[in-house]
Amino acid sequence: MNDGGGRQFGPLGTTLVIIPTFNEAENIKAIVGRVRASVPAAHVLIADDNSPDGTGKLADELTVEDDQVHVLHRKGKEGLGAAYLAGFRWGLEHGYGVLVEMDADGSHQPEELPRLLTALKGADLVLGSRWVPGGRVVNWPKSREFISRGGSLYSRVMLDVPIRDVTGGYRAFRRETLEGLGLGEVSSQGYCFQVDLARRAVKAGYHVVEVPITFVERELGDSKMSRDILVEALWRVTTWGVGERAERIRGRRKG
Ligand SMILES: Nc1nc2c(ncn2[C@@H]2O[C@H](COP(=O)(O)OP(=O)(O)OP(=O)(O)O)[C@@H](O)[C@H]2O)c(=O)[nH]1
Ligand SMILES: [Mg+2]
Repeated sequence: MNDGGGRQFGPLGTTLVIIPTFNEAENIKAIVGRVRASVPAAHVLIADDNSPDGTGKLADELTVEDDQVHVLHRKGKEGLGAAYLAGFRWGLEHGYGVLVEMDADGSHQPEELPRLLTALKGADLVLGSRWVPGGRVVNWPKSREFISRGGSLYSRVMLDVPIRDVTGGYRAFRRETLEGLGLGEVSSQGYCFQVDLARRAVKAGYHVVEVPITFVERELGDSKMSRDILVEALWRVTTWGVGERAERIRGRRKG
């Protein structure tokens, strides 16, 4: 991985924390309140896919109380990746310098955000990581940990990216990094979306830093994790890995 090589990094600019939501009515107010308390200068964008449980309406109420909270109402459930892409576009258009990904369910603790932002002063992309020393997961069954660690290991080996937690979704990007990732070509969803962005960042030579986090399993609301999301990730990571190997072999033959 690119080590930054003594590079000078520019100032960070204003932070936008993007929170995608689908049926998070039980969580949305608490998580936004925690972000605002933890990093008072940061703005929040809730990207809601027209949640049937009224999350979007609660989000609207938050914007009335607080002009640093914004809502992007989307027409229906299109997946996590599409919601983030729309959120990134909105944030870049509105001039934010740092764009953060954070789940609504409390798994990504807003109280740890200052540490991610401090690390971003010397990096292009910071990943909140469960699988580096100091990182951990609270309240996960062993089976879930096995799938997550296995998914990260498989992605790391297949895609040749030196990252321990490739599927994690607690991240801070500099705007220039997002602009350099070719987001227009990203169509992956779920965990695969996170793997896709990490792999693009490494291939583009960005300085990516993992910061240990304590990931807390959700207490309220339902998980949107599904078999389809896992199958998509497995399928795409395998296709990318095989494609890259084939390209390297072709390159060697030519050279
Ligand atoms: N806008 C939008 N948000 C989504 C969609 N799917 C999931 N989310 C949100 O993305 C975040 C992560 O989803 P979770 O269901 O917590 O998925 P997970 O963290 O992998 O699963 P758990 O660990 O079981 O909670 C949450 O804030 C969800 O509300 C979607 O299709 N659209
Ligand atoms: Mg979750």
